[in-house]
Amino acid sequence: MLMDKDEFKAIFVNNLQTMFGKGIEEASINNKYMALSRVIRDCISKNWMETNKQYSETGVKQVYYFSMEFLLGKALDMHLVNGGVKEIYREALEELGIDLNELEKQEADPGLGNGGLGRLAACFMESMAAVGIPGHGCGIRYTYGLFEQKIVDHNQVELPDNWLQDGYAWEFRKADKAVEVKFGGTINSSQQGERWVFTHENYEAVLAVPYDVPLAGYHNNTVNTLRLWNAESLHDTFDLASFNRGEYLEAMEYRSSVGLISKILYPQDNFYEGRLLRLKQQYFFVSAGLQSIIRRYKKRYSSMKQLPKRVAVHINDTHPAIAVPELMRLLMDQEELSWDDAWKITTETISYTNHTIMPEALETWPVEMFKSLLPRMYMIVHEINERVCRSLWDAYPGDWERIRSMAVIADNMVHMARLAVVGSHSVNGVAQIHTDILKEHIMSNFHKFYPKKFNNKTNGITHRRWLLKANPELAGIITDCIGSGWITDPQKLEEFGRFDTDKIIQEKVRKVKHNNKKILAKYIKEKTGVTIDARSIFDVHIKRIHSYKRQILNVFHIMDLYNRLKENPSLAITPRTFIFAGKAAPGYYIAKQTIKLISVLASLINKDKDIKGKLKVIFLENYSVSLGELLFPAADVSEQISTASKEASGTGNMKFMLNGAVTIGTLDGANVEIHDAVGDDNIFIFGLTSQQVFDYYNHGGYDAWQVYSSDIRIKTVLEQLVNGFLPYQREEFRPLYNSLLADNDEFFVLRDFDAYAKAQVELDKRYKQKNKWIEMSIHNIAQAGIFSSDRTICEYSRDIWHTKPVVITKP
Ligand code: CBF
Repeated sequence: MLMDKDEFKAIFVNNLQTMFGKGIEEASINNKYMALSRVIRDCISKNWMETNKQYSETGVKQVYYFSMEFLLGKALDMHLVNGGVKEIYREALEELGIDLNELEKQEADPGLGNGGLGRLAACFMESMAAVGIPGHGCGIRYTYGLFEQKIVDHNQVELPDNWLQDGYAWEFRKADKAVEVKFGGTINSSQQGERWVFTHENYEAVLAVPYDVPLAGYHNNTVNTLRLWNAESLHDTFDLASFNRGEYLEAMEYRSSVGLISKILYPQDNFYEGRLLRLKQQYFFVSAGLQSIIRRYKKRYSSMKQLPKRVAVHINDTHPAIAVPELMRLLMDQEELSWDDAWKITTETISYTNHTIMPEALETWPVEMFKSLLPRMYMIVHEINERVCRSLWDAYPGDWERIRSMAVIADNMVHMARLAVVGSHSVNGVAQIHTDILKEHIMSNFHKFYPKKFNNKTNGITHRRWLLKANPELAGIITDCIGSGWITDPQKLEEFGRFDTDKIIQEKVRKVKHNNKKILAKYIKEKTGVTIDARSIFDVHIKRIHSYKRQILNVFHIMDLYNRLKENPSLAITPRTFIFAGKAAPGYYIAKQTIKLISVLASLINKDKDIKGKLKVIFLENYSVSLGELLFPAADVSEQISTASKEASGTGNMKFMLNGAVTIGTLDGANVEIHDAVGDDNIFIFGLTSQQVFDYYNHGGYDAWQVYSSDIRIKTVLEQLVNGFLPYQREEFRPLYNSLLADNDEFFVLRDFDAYAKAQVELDKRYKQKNKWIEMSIHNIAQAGIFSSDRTICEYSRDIWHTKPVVITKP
């Protein structure tokens, strides 16, 4: 990075002239943002080229992380922080009369992901570059990211997220690196000597054009690559004259159907819809990514047998599981390897992470659809299945039931998780309890058959984005206390724990939290018109809206609190602001009802003078990475209340903790490890354990009606959904009501209500002991180091990818 202020100013002004033909006075804010980005882009480019050069010269093993989603967040500020130039550039711009904050607002927040899975991929990218792991991302350059959410008359309304409309400053189109991807058609086979040769005819060809985004490390010279593929027509310029009318229309139809492939991100989280276009997207980016990896590999090496020594391909959930047959195809059909050699290379190269046990997220494709869209893939999957079933038969002769439950093709469906398990050398879960559930329940047969493949890698988050960048004042206090070593070695945060009872540090931490709360309160006022008190407890529940995440449990607690306050306005509770944010999948009816309920409830409570401002409810629209950066630093309480066993890990829980919020949560996902790290006294744990949940599911015995009839609070609150208490159409929330009673409350909301309410009372008591609370808060921050994605990435590198960090020397 340019460290000299004057040099920076000269180049910035020059960029304005060369890019827009304008001086500072005439240039728009967007021009200035683009000119600043260009300064950084140019600096990064040098290190980028050098990184690639050194990677290929040293032949170091490179990791390719295949993911349908990368929820990146804004890049400009991160580059400034990682490059250590933020303050220098801020001053330089100020001297030119420009406010850096205003420029940062110009940047689109690329929402190329739904939630945890996509955000995890982005954290991994940042950590790999920071730690020096040669690791790259491979995904899709969606023209439209996750929809923009607006709340209109209490309803979620979805608007397209046209994030590319002003261009994206950080991408580099690499047209010369484009590859062809083939769909449909027929496969002909013929024997040539010993070899079977497969030719593909009458297919639809699509051009995959890569757009590369540089991923720079922290204060090092490493710049890795995120390669996002764009679908384009193969014949970009066609000779119009040679087309008669029919051909012209066909050609245009082809063009627009090709464009569709990388047009939209499917907006479901933890849910599988089974659309043909989705399968097309999966094959599109996986085939393009693998082709480009092999092309690069072949520039240096002649034998494909060394591939697993030089390349690791990681698949982020089953969405890229088609990588297994596609790598087989490339090795056999293109590189002329035998099945056995190709299988050995494929399984040694590929590894797979499972991110959910939710049955509705399991990807299975109807055989007919799969076969007609991807005929060669189907042939290979069929052969994989035959071979797997044969070895299962050898191990379990006659056990048809077990073999059927493990077959890659069964019941006329292709099972992608099974394909991913058999085709990779490592299968990991994302938190210890999740991995245990995979091993003992969901994938127990596979675990028995391949015990060595299974391992745990607890998720992590990049503490540089979520603390250093998002909460600079808290980061400053920490650095003053323990030095800056924690930025590159997050376990060092533990040393901050020494200050948990230090009155001066406590006071500083309290002040920073209060400031962050004031900033959030201002934002809330601007966005919703509601005034909230920064002295109230900020109780924050932000994540996708899902029944299993139980926003409804939180809502019921609020309704009960409200009922009690109405009865007794002088009830001695600490004033609380309950803040929600999150998107519901457009077709997820109950999730949309949940948003509506929160919004309606907010309109009732926020204007009720009787309760003397002791309770406020806020629903913030359009939750995104940027909004998260405002919310996590301002939170006192972190709501992590999913039904035990359902949340694979969660990563919001880690972001809250890192920013000093205290968790109220169930023993689910990574909450279990957060609990282990901070101890009983620094977290509020409640509710059913996952074993109890499994017992209910397996043996019955849960009766929601019984809980309803025996707890007057629950009865009241439930009836209030449908008795006209809420200022909305009376019958509106009947489906929600029914899901909890008539459908026997699948996620045990009523069952956990009492335990949750008690935990909230405890929390309120503890908050009243001001010093105790800050002590807890500091303790949480100090224990957050193990939840850095630097740790996670090092574990993946050591145990799965077998890669080591590389130091990139200056060009
Ligand atoms: O592992 C990352 C995250 O992935 C999910 O968001 C997913 O989409 N499967 C899970 O729901 C989270 O628990 C998990 O943290």
